[in-house]
Amino acid sequence: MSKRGAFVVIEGLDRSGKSTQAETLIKRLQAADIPSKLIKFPDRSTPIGKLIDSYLRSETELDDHAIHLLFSANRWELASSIVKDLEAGTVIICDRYAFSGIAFSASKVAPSAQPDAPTTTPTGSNIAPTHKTPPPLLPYSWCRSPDVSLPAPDLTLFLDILPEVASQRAGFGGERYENQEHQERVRELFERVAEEVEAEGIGKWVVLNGGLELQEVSESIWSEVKEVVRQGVEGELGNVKRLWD
Ligand code: DGP
Ligand code: NA
Ligand code: NA
Repeated sequence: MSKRGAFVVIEGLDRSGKSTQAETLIKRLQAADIPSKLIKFPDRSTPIGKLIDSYLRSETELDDHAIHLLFSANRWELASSIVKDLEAGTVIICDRYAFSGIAFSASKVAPSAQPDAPTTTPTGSNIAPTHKTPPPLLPYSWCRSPDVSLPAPDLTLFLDILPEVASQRAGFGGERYENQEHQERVRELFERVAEEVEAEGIGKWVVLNGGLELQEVSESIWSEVKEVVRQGVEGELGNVKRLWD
Protein backbone atom coordinates (compact mmCIF):
# COMPACT_ATOMS: atom_id res chain seq x y z
CA MET A 1 0.00 0.00 0.00
CA SER A 2 1.49 3.31 -1.06
CA LYS A 3 1.99 6.18 1.33
CA ARG A 4 1.27 9.47 -0.31
CA GLY A 5 0.05 13.00 0.20
CA ALA A 6 -3.68 13.63 0.50
CA PHE A 7 -5.47 15.58 -2.22
CA VAL A 8 -7.80 18.11 -0.63
CA VAL A 9 -10.12 20.34 -2.64
CA ILE A 10 -11.93 23.40 -1.30
CA GLU A 11 -15.07 24.39 -3.18
CA GLY A 12 -17.77 26.99 -2.78
CA LEU A 13 -19.62 29.91 -4.31
CA ASP A 14 -17.78 33.10 -5.17
CA ARG A 15 -16.91 34.96 -1.93
CA SER A 16 -17.47 31.86 0.18
CA GLY A 17 -14.08 32.41 1.84
CA LYS A 18 -12.27 29.54 0.05
CA SER A 19 -9.10 31.39 -0.81
CA THR A 20 -8.65 32.85 2.68
CA GLN A 21 -9.23 29.44 4.23
CA ALA A 22 -6.91 27.69 1.78
CA GLU A 23 -4.12 30.10 2.74
CA THR A 24 -4.73 29.63 6.45
CA LEU A 25 -4.73 25.87 5.95
CA ILE A 26 -1.47 25.75 4.02
CA LYS A 27 0.25 27.85 6.72
CA ARG A 28 -1.00 25.46 9.36
CA LEU A 29 0.26 22.41 7.44
CA GLN A 30 3.63 24.03 6.92
CA ALA A 31 3.87 24.99 10.58
CA ALA A 32 3.27 21.31 11.38
CA ASP A 33 6.12 20.35 9.01
CA ILE A 34 3.77 18.51 6.67
CA PRO A 35 5.03 18.77 3.06
CA SER A 36 2.24 20.60 1.29
CA LYS A 37 1.45 22.78 -1.68
CA LEU A 38 -1.38 25.19 -2.47
CA ILE A 39 -2.73 25.30 -6.01
CA LYS A 40 -5.68 27.18 -7.42
CA PHE A 41 -8.01 26.80 -10.41
CA PRO A 42 -8.33 28.54 -12.68
CA ASP A 43 -4.55 28.98 -12.73
CA ARG A 44 -4.51 32.37 -14.44
CA SER A 45 -0.74 32.35 -15.02
CA THR A 46 -0.58 29.94 -17.99
CA PRO A 47 -1.43 30.94 -21.59
CA ILE A 48 -4.81 29.18 -21.26
CA GLY A 49 -5.26 30.77 -17.83
CA LYS A 50 -4.72 34.23 -19.32
CA LEU A 51 -7.58 33.62 -21.75
CA ILE A 52 -9.79 32.49 -18.86
CA ASP A 53 -8.83 35.56 -16.83
CA SER A 54 -9.75 37.84 -19.70
CA TYR A 55 -13.09 36.02 -20.10
CA LEU A 56 -13.88 36.27 -16.37
CA ARG A 57 -13.14 40.00 -16.44
CA SER A 58 -15.49 40.30 -19.42
CA GLU A 59 -12.73 41.57 -21.67
CA THR A 60 -13.23 38.63 -24.04
CA GLU A 61 -16.38 36.89 -25.23
CA LEU A 62 -16.14 33.16 -25.94
CA ASP A 63 -18.61 30.44 -26.81
CA ASP A 64 -19.86 28.74 -23.61
CA HIS A 65 -18.62 25.34 -24.76
CA ALA A 66 -15.21 26.72 -25.74
CA ILE A 67 -14.60 28.44 -22.40
CA HIS A 68 -15.68 25.33 -20.51
CA LEU A 69 -13.13 23.26 -22.42
CA LEU A 70 -10.46 25.86 -21.65
CA PHE A 71 -11.25 25.68 -17.91
CA SER A 72 -10.90 21.90 -18.15
CA ALA A 73 -7.69 22.14 -20.18
CA ASN A 74 -6.33 24.46 -17.49
CA ARG A 75 -6.90 21.66 -14.94
CA TRP A 76 -5.31 19.09 -17.26
CA GLU A 77 -2.21 21.29 -17.58
CA LEU A 78 -1.46 20.54 -13.91
CA ALA A 79 -2.81 16.99 -13.67
CA SER A 80 0.45 15.09 -14.02
CA SER A 81 2.29 17.37 -11.62
CA ILE A 82 -0.51 16.89 -9.05
CA VAL A 83 -0.08 13.11 -9.27
CA LYS A 84 3.70 13.38 -9.08
CA ASP A 85 3.50 15.56 -5.96
CA LEU A 86 0.96 13.30 -4.25
CA GLU A 87 3.09 10.23 -4.94
CA ALA A 88 6.12 12.05 -3.54
CA GLY A 89 4.20 12.53 -0.28
CA THR A 90 3.12 16.16 -0.71
CA VAL A 91 -0.33 17.16 0.49
CA ILE A 92 -2.12 19.18 -2.19
CA ILE A 93 -4.60 21.85 -1.18
CA CYS A 94 -6.58 22.92 -4.20
CA ASP A 95 -8.71 26.07 -4.31
CA ARG A 96 -11.53 25.03 -6.74
CA TYR A 97 -11.47 22.07 -9.05
CA ALA A 98 -13.58 20.13 -11.54
CA PHE A 99 -16.68 20.37 -9.31
CA SER A 100 -16.71 24.14 -9.86
CA GLY A 101 -16.40 23.34 -13.53
CA ILE A 102 -19.67 21.44 -13.56
CA ALA A 103 -21.49 23.75 -11.16
CA PHE A 104 -20.58 27.00 -12.93
CA SER A 105 -21.02 25.76 -16.49
CA ALA A 106 -24.11 23.58 -16.09
CA SER A 107 -25.84 26.47 -14.29
CA LYS A 108 -25.64 28.74 -17.34
CA VAL A 109 -28.94 29.70 -18.92
CA ALA A 110 -29.73 31.73 -22.01
CA PRO A 111 -29.69 35.45 -21.15
CA SER A 112 -33.24 35.74 -22.44
CA ALA A 113 -34.56 32.83 -20.35
CA GLN A 114 -37.44 33.82 -18.09
CA PRO A 115 -36.88 32.13 -14.74
CA ASP A 116 -40.48 32.04 -13.59
CA ALA A 117 -42.53 32.35 -16.78
CA PRO A 118 -45.56 30.00 -16.65
CA THR A 119 -45.53 27.38 -19.39
CA THR A 120 -48.54 26.69 -21.58
CA THR A 121 -49.56 23.12 -22.43
CA PRO A 122 -50.59 22.17 -26.01
CA THR A 123 -54.21 22.27 -24.84
CA GLY A 124 -53.74 25.87 -23.81
CA SER A 125 -54.04 25.49 -20.04
CA ASN A 126 -51.46 27.19 -17.87
CA ILE A 127 -49.37 24.96 -15.66
CA ALA A 128 -47.05 25.96 -12.89
CA PRO A 129 -43.36 25.84 -13.83
CA THR A 130 -41.98 22.42 -12.92
CA HIS A 131 -38.41 23.66 -12.54
CA LYS A 132 -37.26 26.55 -10.45
CA THR A 133 -34.57 27.22 -13.03
CA PRO A 134 -34.75 27.75 -16.81
CA PRO A 135 -33.29 25.06 -19.11
CA PRO A 136 -29.49 24.85 -19.09
CA LEU A 137 -27.35 25.94 -22.03
CA LEU A 138 -24.88 23.11 -21.46
CA PRO A 139 -26.03 19.62 -20.42
CA TYR A 140 -24.74 18.41 -17.07
CA SER A 141 -23.12 15.28 -18.54
CA TRP A 142 -21.43 17.33 -21.26
CA CYS A 143 -19.92 19.60 -18.61
CA ARG A 144 -18.63 16.62 -16.68
CA SER A 145 -17.00 14.76 -19.54
CA PRO A 146 -13.79 16.74 -20.23
CA ASP A 147 -12.78 16.28 -16.59
CA VAL A 148 -13.18 12.47 -16.66
CA SER A 149 -9.88 10.85 -15.57
CA LEU A 150 -8.45 13.89 -13.78
CA PRO A 151 -6.86 12.92 -10.43
CA ALA A 152 -9.67 12.53 -7.88
CA PRO A 153 -9.52 14.32 -4.53
CA ASP A 154 -9.53 12.32 -1.31
CA LEU A 155 -11.48 15.04 0.47
CA THR A 156 -13.63 17.90 -0.79
CA LEU A 157 -14.59 20.64 1.65
CA PHE A 158 -17.59 22.61 0.47
CA LEU A 159 -17.79 25.98 2.18
CA ASP A 160 -21.49 26.56 2.17
CA ILE A 161 -22.80 30.08 2.18
CA LEU A 162 -26.16 31.49 1.13
CA PRO A 163 -25.99 33.38 -2.18
CA GLU A 164 -27.57 36.42 -0.52
CA VAL A 165 -24.81 36.42 2.10
CA ALA A 166 -22.08 35.98 -0.56
CA SER A 167 -23.48 38.86 -2.57
CA GLN A 168 -23.15 41.18 0.44
CA ARG A 169 -19.44 40.42 0.85
CA ALA A 170 -16.78 42.86 -0.35
CA GLY A 171 -15.73 42.48 -3.95
CA PHE A 172 -18.80 40.53 -5.07
CA GLY A 173 -19.97 41.40 -8.57
CA GLY A 174 -16.57 42.25 -9.96
CA GLU A 175 -16.41 39.25 -12.31
CA ARG A 176 -18.60 37.22 -14.60
CA TYR A 177 -20.97 34.81 -12.76
CA GLU A 178 -20.99 37.05 -9.68
CA ASN A 179 -24.70 37.75 -9.57
CA GLN A 180 -27.11 36.29 -7.07
CA GLU A 181 -29.34 34.38 -9.51
CA HIS A 182 -26.40 32.59 -11.06
CA GLN A 183 -24.93 31.78 -7.66
CA GLU A 184 -28.28 30.31 -6.58
CA ARG A 185 -28.20 27.94 -9.53
CA VAL A 186 -24.53 27.15 -8.87
CA ARG A 187 -25.40 26.18 -5.29
CA GLU A 188 -28.13 23.81 -6.52
CA LEU A 189 -25.74 22.25 -9.03
CA PHE A 190 -23.15 21.72 -6.29
CA GLU A 191 -25.78 19.69 -4.41
CA ARG A 192 -26.17 17.42 -7.42
CA VAL A 193 -22.40 17.13 -7.79
CA ALA A 194 -22.15 16.19 -4.08
CA GLU A 195 -24.71 13.41 -4.57
CA GLU A 196 -22.78 12.00 -7.51
CA VAL A 197 -19.45 12.21 -5.70
CA GLU A 198 -21.04 10.24 -2.88
CA ALA A 199 -22.68 7.74 -5.23
CA GLU A 200 -19.45 7.11 -7.12
CA GLY A 201 -17.30 6.94 -3.99
CA ILE A 202 -14.99 9.77 -5.08
CA GLY A 203 -13.32 10.51 -1.77
CA LYS A 204 -15.26 12.26 0.96
CA TRP A 205 -17.45 15.36 0.50
CA VAL A 206 -17.97 17.48 3.59
CA VAL A 207 -20.25 20.51 3.78
CA LEU A 208 -18.99 23.17 6.21
CA ASN A 209 -20.83 26.28 7.28
CA GLY A 210 -18.94 29.10 5.54
CA GLY A 211 -21.07 31.71 7.27
CA LEU A 212 -19.35 31.22 10.64
CA GLU A 213 -16.45 33.28 11.99
CA LEU A 214 -13.17 32.76 10.08
CA GLN A 215 -11.57 30.96 12.98
CA GLU A 216 -14.48 28.58 13.49
CA VAL A 217 -14.39 27.70 9.79
CA SER A 218 -10.65 27.07 9.87
CA GLU A 219 -11.01 24.81 12.92
CA SER A 220 -13.66 22.72 11.17
CA ILE A 221 -11.43 22.48 8.10
CA TRP A 222 -8.43 21.47 10.18
CA SER A 223 -10.21 18.60 11.90
CA GLU A 224 -11.13 17.08 8.52
CA VAL A 225 -7.73 17.68 6.95
CA LYS A 226 -5.80 16.27 9.92
CA GLU A 227 -7.65 12.98 9.49
CA VAL A 228 -7.10 12.61 5.73
CA VAL A 229 -3.41 13.58 6.07
CA ARG A 230 -3.07 10.80 8.65
CA GLN A 231 -4.72 8.31 6.27
CA GLY A 232 -2.20 9.24 3.59
CA VAL A 233 0.74 8.72 5.92
CA GLU A 234 -0.64 5.34 7.09
CA GLY A 235 -1.13 4.22 3.50
CA GLU A 236 -4.91 3.98 3.84
CA LEU A 237 -5.64 6.16 0.81
CA GLY A 238 -4.09 3.75 -1.68
CA ASN A 239 -3.18 4.95 -5.14
CA VAL A 240 -4.42 8.23 -6.59
CA LYS A 241 -7.88 7.63 -8.04
CA ARG A 242 -9.39 9.24 -11.12
CA LEU A 243 -12.54 11.31 -11.47
CA TRP A 244 -15.74 9.66 -12.57
CA ASP A 245 -14.01 6.47 -13.80
P1 DGP B 1 -11.88 32.59 -8.56
O1 DGP B 1 -12.03 31.30 -7.83
O2 DGP B 1 -12.30 33.78 -7.74
O3 DGP B 1 -10.56 32.74 -9.25
O4 DGP B 1 -12.97 32.62 -9.73
C1 DGP B 1 -13.01 31.76 -10.82
C2 DGP B 1 -14.39 31.84 -11.40
O5 DGP B 1 -14.48 30.89 -12.48
C3 DGP B 1 -15.50 31.46 -10.43
O6 DGP B 1 -16.64 32.25 -10.68
C4 DGP B 1 -15.78 30.01 -10.76
C5 DGP B 1 -15.53 29.96 -12.23
N1 DGP B 1 -15.10 28.62 -12.70
C6 DGP B 1 -14.14 27.83 -12.20
N2 DGP B 1 -13.99 26.72 -12.94
C7 DGP B 1 -14.89 26.81 -13.94
C8 DGP B 1 -15.24 25.98 -15.06
O7 DGP B 1 -14.68 24.91 -15.29
N3 DGP B 1 -16.23 26.43 -15.89
C9 DGP B 1 -16.85 27.62 -15.67
N4 DGP B 1 -17.80 27.98 -16.54
N5 DGP B 1 -16.55 28.43 -14.65
C10 DGP B 1 -15.59 28.03 -13.80
NA1 NA C 1 -14.65 34.81 -8.59
NA1 NA D 1 -11.25 32.98 -4.60
